[in-house]
Amino acid sequence: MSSLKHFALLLLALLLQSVGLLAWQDYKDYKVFELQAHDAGQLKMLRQLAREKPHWDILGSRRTHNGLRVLVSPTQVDDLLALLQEKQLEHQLLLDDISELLLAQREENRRSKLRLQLPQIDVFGAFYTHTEINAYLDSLPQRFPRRALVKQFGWSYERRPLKLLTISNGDGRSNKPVIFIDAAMHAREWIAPSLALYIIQELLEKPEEHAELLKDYDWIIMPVVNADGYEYTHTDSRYWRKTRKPTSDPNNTGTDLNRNFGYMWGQDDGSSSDPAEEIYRGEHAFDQPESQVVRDVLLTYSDRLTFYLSLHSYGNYLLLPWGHTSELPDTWRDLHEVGKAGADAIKAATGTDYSVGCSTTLLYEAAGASDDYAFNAGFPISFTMELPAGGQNYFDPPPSDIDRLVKETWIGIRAMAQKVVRKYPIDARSNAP
Ligand code: 0X9
Ligand code: ZN
Repeated sequence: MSSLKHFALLLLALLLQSVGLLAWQDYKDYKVFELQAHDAGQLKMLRQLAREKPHWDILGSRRTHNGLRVLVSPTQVDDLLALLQEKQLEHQLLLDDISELLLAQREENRRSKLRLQLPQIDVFGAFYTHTEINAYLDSLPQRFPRRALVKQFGWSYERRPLKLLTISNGDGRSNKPVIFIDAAMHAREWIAPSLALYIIQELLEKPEEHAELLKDYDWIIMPVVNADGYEYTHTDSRYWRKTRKPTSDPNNTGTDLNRNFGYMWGQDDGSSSDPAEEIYRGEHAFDQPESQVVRDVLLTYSDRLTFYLSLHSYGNYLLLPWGHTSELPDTWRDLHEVGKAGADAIKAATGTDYSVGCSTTLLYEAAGASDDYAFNAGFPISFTMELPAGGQNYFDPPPSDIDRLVKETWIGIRAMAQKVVRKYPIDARSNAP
């Protein structure tokens, strides 16, 4: 970056700070290392290290490359390097100071939002906050009176209203089966709510094109589940994952919502009882208001819900149950057929590869996630979709990548939904599944 540009960014930061707008953790001199594993044993060791060193921010295993990226503060670098040497682990410094990148991204996002006034949004131009997304959702019933309905299902821990949108074709028929999509259960996975907004626009603005998807099905979309955590990534700490509810440990805030659901909750593999860890599961199942809300939505529509899809990033996966065991459900062929329809459609359209398969086998064991809960609650098709990585640190694609990523992913989701509505036509559904 030129020194002039750097200076301008610095000035901006100082200005924001002086007017009190910046609780922002600037990540000054935070470094990103890539650690390489050469065999399954080393990969296991890396993942174990990630758990033992919760103060290292593990940006997720680089799933296709047997590695792991780690974000560390300048004070932790020596500790990390000593350990890497001791364990003889190959590593590479990818970024010496992440702060410039984050500041530039914030600035790009901010500038892009100036072009429109809320409740109008430009999905491709910027990442929106929870408050902005709610303002947009609230504007839709007026624009699409017979087709869009906003409901609030509860509050986040910090008292943010948790809203979801029901989209129908406006034919007045009630009690249609439901496709339910949620996003941002993990705060830093910003591409997921952007995709949810794009899906909303596609379905509302192009009803003819998507007539088959809406004929016998309603769509319920919740763009931001972890409202507090997501807001926190915009205001304070870009790589926050968990919620913002305090834990029993005064030094550690937040619970991993995707370990807090009440099915097989508490299994130690892939979830933790330690509030310091990123995969902390909470004191009890559903002790987070946000997971309660998703549970309540699932239960409210339980006799109508056919397809549950939870949007996450990253890794190019379509993950089917179970996540708590590598044993496959009896109906895995049905699930696989739907997932494969999505992966094939994406591959044909853009060449991007997605892997389809059991969560535990493809990724890792992790109990207490929403997909397993939904599947166990009786919804025949339940998936977690991991969108592609973006940006320097996987979770931070720049706004300029939103267009490509959301359009590509929608092609897959549309194909999956098409498969679902054909596989479970409304008549067959009254007897089965
Ligand atoms: O670990 C998670 O919660 C998900 N991956 S992420 O990188 N977005 O955090 C995967 C969840 C897969 N589902 C289950 N394990 N049940
Ligand atoms: Zn996630």
